Amino acid sequence: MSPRVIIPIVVLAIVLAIGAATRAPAKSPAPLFVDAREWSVTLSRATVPSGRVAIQLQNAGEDDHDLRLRRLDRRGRPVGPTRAVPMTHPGTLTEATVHLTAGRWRLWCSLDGHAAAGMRATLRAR
Ligand SMILES: [Cu+2]
Repeated sequence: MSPRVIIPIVVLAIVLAIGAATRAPAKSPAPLFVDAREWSVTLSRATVPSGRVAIQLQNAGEDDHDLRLRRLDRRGRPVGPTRAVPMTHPGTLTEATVHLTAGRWRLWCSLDGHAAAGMRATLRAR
């Protein structure tokens, strides 16, 4: 190959290598600890950054519990898909990473009667 061909290829390879080296690493998910028990859901923080959130659901109660999350619109109506942390047995911890868009989110335990008994909370993502 002639230098007229090789030089642009070398320059391109250097540019690509610099781009790969300086690219920001993937942001780790924001942590959120949730204490679930009869009959409350307590969050470690009221606000999380929007994006990926690593939820640790600690069941500190005597019954099984889970967690559902759904965004609320400006009028407080649920919109969009429901996020879920699976069923967690007493004395155990379940971790799930969910994607939360900016806004207000309702959190609740989906087991029969648990939300009505007090297992619900709200969270802001921004
Ligand atoms: Cu529950």
